[in-house]
Formats: sequence, structure tokens, C-alpha cells
Amino acid sequence: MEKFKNYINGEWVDAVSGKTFLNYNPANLKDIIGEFALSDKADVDNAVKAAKDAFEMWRLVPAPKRGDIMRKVGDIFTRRKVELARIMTREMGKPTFETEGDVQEAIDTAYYAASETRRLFGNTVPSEMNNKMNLSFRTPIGVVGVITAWNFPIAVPSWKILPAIAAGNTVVFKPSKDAPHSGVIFAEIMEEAGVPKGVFNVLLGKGSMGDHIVHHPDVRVVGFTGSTNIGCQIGEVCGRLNKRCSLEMGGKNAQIVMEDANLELALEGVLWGAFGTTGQRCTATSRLILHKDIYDKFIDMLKKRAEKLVIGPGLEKGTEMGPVIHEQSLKNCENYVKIAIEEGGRLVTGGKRCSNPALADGCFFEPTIIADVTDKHTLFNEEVFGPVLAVAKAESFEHAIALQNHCEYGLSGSIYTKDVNRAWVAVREIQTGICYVNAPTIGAEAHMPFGGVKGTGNGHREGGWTAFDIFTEWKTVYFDYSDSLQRAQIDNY
Ligand code: UN1
Repeated sequence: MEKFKNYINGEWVDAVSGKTFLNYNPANLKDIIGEFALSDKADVDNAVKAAKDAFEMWRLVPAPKRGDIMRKVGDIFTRRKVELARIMTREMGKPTFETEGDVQEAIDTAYYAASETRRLFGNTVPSEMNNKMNLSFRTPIGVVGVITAWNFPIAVPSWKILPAIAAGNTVVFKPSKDAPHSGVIFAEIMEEAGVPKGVFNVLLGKGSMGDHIVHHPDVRVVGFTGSTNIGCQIGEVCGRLNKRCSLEMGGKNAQIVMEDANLELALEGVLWGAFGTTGQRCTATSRLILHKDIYDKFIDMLKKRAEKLVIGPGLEKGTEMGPVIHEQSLKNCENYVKIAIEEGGRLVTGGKRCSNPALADGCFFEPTIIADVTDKHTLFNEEVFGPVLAVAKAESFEHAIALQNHCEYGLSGSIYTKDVNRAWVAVREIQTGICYVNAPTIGAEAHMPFGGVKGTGNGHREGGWTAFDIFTEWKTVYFDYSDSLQRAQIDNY
């Protein structure tokens, strides 16, 4: 069996304890991907020390030179895109056309980070006083801890790692225990691109190890994507220890379809939004809000198409929807279906594990649609992270918006309508960080701010130029060339 190690200070090393864990292919649990280092506090200490030492060198490398390395990172991801996509599919399940998209998002992020290193603008502003100049510029912060989920095993880490390093920080990265191989490849690529030793470190392991990263006094920033439960715990610790943290947590995203919408287009949108990545995106469409005039008709259209989706291993050609991540996730989907029906939901299609014997060794769940869900129902309010879509009826446009906003999360929201005035009102009223008009709730682009309001986040935005706000600190400089003491607010008034 293949063995995979940690990457610390430019070296591939076993966990200090020598312990390992196994990871399995969710499309076939008999396929063991490999044996991975099971890191603990001692490994965190080693990685953070390496990152802290490397920071003293890396922060002084001119930003455009750091950008040159980021460009190479993008080139290598491009070269390895197809091969890497297959590795990702094997460990987390989604079809290869999706994992290729996942890698593409990292490529886009790498080139964006490279170009941004020549554009880390600050402001130069006149002083209140003569012969004095005021300016401000961004400075790197130090060691950044990156903790991510398995569903976008390359793209989401890249959103944090690449801007953090481009800005002059160093990183200790903990990939998900369900996607450790992707973390190993990330390190291979950074090494080949010439990222100096210690600047990027990867620790394989489980959640408790992430806790050591968050608590380590020399980790100054934590970038987290994952469940609301864990994210809130991280936020508490970081608040107490006065660390910056960026949290990207749950979602319960809704697509509204109004009576005047292009229904075929809205249908394509919801199929992709709800069942793409087997519903396992933080941006996934998990609520569909249909105007009453098209409610029955649209559910019919959706049922027919959902039942035709090709389900299978992501490595097989033609597969449209892969497995969920593990057995626990299957049970979770089953449980939500059971609760939804008990509470008065109507099962339109799906609702159970796939019965196809060819898929018996994997974690396959049918695309599931439950109609007549109301805002009182559990399924309307809780994130499932699987292919289970709740459908609710809206009496009017205002009701549709109210339903959309009846949600403790606020990542992504969508509306399908041809009425341009209504579309703009929706953009104004929908309480999410990302809003789509005539497009599904998934599909954010790497150069735009990404993140949510309410229970989804803590105010930061990854992606685009806003990622640099997470990973830099402002320094304000007053440069007095008057050769005299000029007392602000006193001598000039
Ligand atoms: C996630 O699910 O954590 O917008 C990220 C999207 C993708 C990113 C999803 N580009 O759906």
C-alpha cells in the first residue's frame, strides 16, 4: 500500500509518533487509497517552527518575486490538471469533469495571486501638516494555519494558501482527513515551483490536530472552511487568543423560480446546483422556492430529469453524479429524508441508497426531491450536505424573498425571472454574500469575493482582491521631513 508523509521544512517526514490512518475511495470502499501520516501536537510544533523561521526570510522577498513562484504554481497545476483530477475523484468521489474544474479554480487563483503581487496597493495621502507625507501599505502577518474540507480538495485550499504566501506569509496546511492525498499533491506542486523550505508545510491527520494548529501561539491567522460547529469553536479560540480568523461555514442556499422564468433554464440550474458535487458544496442548492403558478409543473419537470441522472463512480465516463463522502453521510441523508416525511414533506423521487448492485460497495444515494416543505420544517432549515433538495411553494414574489431569507445561513442565493425590476429588488433584498440572477447557487469565480453573511461566516471574503485583506495587516507611515516637531491636531490649528 502507498504511504504518504507530512511535508515540513521542505522534507517528507513521518508523523513523530509513527502513527498512520487509512483513507478509502467513497465510490468503492474496498479500494484503500493509502496510509497517511497521523500527525499530532509534536508535528504541529515542528511545522509551525519551520514556518515561523521561514517567515523571517520570506517576508523580505519582494512581492513580485513571490508572484513569479505563484505563476509557476499555476503552470504546474495546469500541467498536472488531468492526472490530479483523477486522484481527487478517487479520494472524494465527484466526477472528473468536476475535479478538473476544481483544479482550474486553483490555477485561476495562482495566476490571480501572481498578478496581485504587483498590485498590493496602499494609499499615499497628504498630511495635515507641511513637509510631511502619510502613506499606508500592506504587510504580511506571519504563520497562517489553513484548515479545509474535502469537497473542493484543491480549489478551496488554494484560495487561502496562495494569497497568504503571495502576500509574504508562511503556511501550515491541514487538508481534510478525507482528502489527504490532494494535500500531498499540493505540497509536491509547491516544492516543484520553488517555494522555499518552511514557507509551505502540510500536516496530514484528523480534527484534533487542527485544534493544535489553532491553539499554537505562533499561528497568527487561521483560515477555515468546514462545518459551522467547528468554525464557531475556532472563532471562540481565536477571539480569546487574539488571532485573526476567517471562517467559511455552512449554507442552506435557495433558488427561487418565478412564474415568468425560462423554466428550462431554471431546470438546468437546479439540477446542477442541487445534484452537482452530489449536493456537497457549501454553495449547493438545497432549497427550491417555486412560485405557486408553476409549482406542480416544475416539480414534474424536475422529477423526470432527476431520475435520468447517471449515478456512478466519478472515474467512469458518463457519470453525472458520484457518491457521497462516506457511510456517515449516507446515514445523514437517510435521516433527513425520514424527518422530512414525518414532518409532512412529500417524497417526489429518491430518498434512499442506490439499489444498483454494481454500486453496492460505494456510498451512493439517489438524487432526492422532497416537496411541500415549509419554513417550519427541519429540511428547510438545516444543511444536509448531500443530494437532498427541499421544495417550497411561494404565494408571491415577496413571499419568495421572505422564504429565501428565512435561513440562519447566508452564503449564496439565486432567482430566475425575466422581470428586470424584480431581479434588482431581489439582488437588494436577498441576504447572502453571493447572489445569482438566472444562474444556479453554485459557480463562484476565483477572482471575485467569496463568503457569506449571517451564520455562514465572520465577515471575511476569500477570492479575488478581498483575500488579501485576510492575510495582510496595514501599516500606516507618517514621514516628516520638516526637521521640526510638528504636533498633530495642535500646531496646525
Ligand atoms: C465550497 O463548496 O466550499 O461556487 C466551495 C462554487 C465553487 C466553490 C464552492 N466555485 O460552487
